[in-house]
Amino acid sequence: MKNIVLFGAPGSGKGTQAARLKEKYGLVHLSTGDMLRAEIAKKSDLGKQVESIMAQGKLVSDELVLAIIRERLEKRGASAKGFIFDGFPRTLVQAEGFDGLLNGLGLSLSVVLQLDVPESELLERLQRRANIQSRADDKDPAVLKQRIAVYNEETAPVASYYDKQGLFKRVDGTGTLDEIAARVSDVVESLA
Ligand code: B4P
Repeated sequence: MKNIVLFGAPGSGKGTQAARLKEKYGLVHLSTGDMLRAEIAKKSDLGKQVESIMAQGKLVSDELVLAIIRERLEKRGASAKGFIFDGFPRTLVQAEGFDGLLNGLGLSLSVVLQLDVPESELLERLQRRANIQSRADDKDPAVLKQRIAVYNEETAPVASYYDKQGLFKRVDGTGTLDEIAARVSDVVESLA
């Protein structure tokens, strides 16, 4: 079973590469961002709770995100070939809670893979996406900067948490989608 965390700043290509990994290796793709946006679209209580937080480029609560991951993992558990966690964990509290959750289900992580992309390119990509899709958190340049600042302050420290466990790897996240996918596949195929 391959359980992969795709890690990286907003716009680093996590969602894009996760879709490719899902297709190539038959893994279950769990994107916390997509799950939260689906709740907003459904106008559920949860969606109403997180809508303005996400639109401001802030993180929703650790408790809430851990609860939605727990629910999905319990549902698919051992029947899956493996999971791709996209956009999760994003804080040290989430990483620690995730360890407990995985242990409890008899699962473990295979790798935490960071897509490295310079900040100037992140902003360009997200601004481009704002012109194509209508994501509330892509439209305002101040919100884009806020998301990158939140990443640097709250999410980047998660890398050393996994580095200490020998799970952390980085790949160059620049170039064409195929070039990046090939680098990611090399790492995935090197996993036991
Ligand atoms: P996410 O949905 O995870 O949004 P993101 O970090 O901005 O990454 P995204 O997946 O959209 O971008 P990607 O790197 O794929 O989170 C949104 C919000 O939800 C957060 O701000 C937060 O409020 C909340 N949230 C989610 N998870 C949470 C958690 N765990 N805890 C708390 N809150 C949470 O990049 C995509 C863009 O780059 C695309 O437009 C793509 O076409 C482009 N791109 C990709 N690769 C490219 C390449 N090689 N060249 C050119 N463009 C490329």
